[in-house]
Amino acid sequence: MKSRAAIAWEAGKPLEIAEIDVEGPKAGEVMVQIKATSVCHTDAFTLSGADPEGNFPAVLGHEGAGVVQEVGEGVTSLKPGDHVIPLYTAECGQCKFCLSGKTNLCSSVRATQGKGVMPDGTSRFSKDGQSLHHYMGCSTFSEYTVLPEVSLAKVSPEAPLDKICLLGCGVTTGIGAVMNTAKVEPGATVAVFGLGAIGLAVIQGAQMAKASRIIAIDVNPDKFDLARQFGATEFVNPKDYSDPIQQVIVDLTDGGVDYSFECIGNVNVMRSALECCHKGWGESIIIGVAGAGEEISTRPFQLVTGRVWKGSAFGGVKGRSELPGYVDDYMNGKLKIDEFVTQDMAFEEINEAFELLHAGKSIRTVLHY
Ligand code: NAD
Ligand code: AHE
Ligand code: ZN
Repeated sequence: MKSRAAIAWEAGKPLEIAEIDVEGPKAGEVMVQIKATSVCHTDAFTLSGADPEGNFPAVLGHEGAGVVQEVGEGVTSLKPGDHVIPLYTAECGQCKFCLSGKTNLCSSVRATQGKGVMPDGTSRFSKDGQSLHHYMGCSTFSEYTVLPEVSLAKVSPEAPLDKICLLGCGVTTGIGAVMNTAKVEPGATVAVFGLGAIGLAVIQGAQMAKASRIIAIDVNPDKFDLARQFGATEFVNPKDYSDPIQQVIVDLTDGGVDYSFECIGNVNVMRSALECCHKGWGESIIIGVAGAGEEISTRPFQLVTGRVWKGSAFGGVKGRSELPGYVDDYMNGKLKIDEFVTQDMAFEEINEAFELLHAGKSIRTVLHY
């Protein structure tokens, strides 16, 4: 199968739009025609070379939606024509992690996924005979892509694929982090660091959870209008203060917030996010992804005195069981997605989508094949 794709040949270079070869699905695999994909900061992070799991050359992209084209031997839960969202966090339902009831981090395909290959250790992508790596088990920057059956959520065929593609990462991650990881309760105070798609989805989740105060923090004040639309009640630009930002938030909240969320990937901000939490009970959730070699630090006394540091991957959401419900909530008007889409473009303009994200001029650009 020939497919339009964007190839990341090496770190730090723009993607090349090219026609690639995609092999059909092997046993337990599914070929999907991606109809729409968007660019998440994690794609830019990996392309920058900062990802310890970055493999090149690769077909990046992990936030997409499409239609099943062909299924491999033994695939029973999907058939051609089904509408699907690719999952970078699979759900096999059978591994130790899935059975634990404690995490969404399925282990069934994660080891090979991190090496940029399918579970049998090989790639389905090539260009002029040269093998290309898969990415996060999804590779949505190819019109035709191949995934393990366990890495696809079947969703309502009524839902617009160019909107629900955002449930493949950004929107689900932010809302899930509030609902599953922090379990924000009505009346709680919340601080959100970083107002990209992830931070804005956290704000939407905090409003759904009936938080009493939602403090939106970003160094780019252009993000504040949208944050207000999603439910933020206060706005703080750290550049307007000489005090450390954790002190500013502690002063604003009579000792600190109940929950904070780091949605940037900056280890210094992660420390601030922890330290702006209330003594005795405040919880800080790390969502942002930091580069190879970076580490977090704080005085252990911050934890001894009751603050809690947690992390969240894909919002703790089990994709195959829970994403269909997210899609239904969107269709029933209970979940906002359209507001995250700041630009729509043809797939071929993908490098421009990366530039807009870096320039702070987009929340999500949806690319149409
Ligand atoms: P984005 O680039 O759209 O948004 C980041 C925001 O942070 C921007 O608005 C930027 O102005 C702001 N910012 C940068 N430095 C800041 C600072 N020092 N103080 C305050 N604000 C600052 O990115 P995104 O797509 O929303 O992704 C956010 C982070 O979440 C990335 O690190 C991404 O890799 C990560 N992520 C993690 C998961 C997960 O499952 N854990 C899922 C998706 C994305
Ligand atoms: N590969 C990196 C870490 C990247 C990372 O943390 N990824 C997040 C999803 S970001 C989506 O935009 C995640 O869920 N990680 C859990 C997992 O299993 O990958 C590294 O540091 O090696
Ligand atoms: Zn992402």
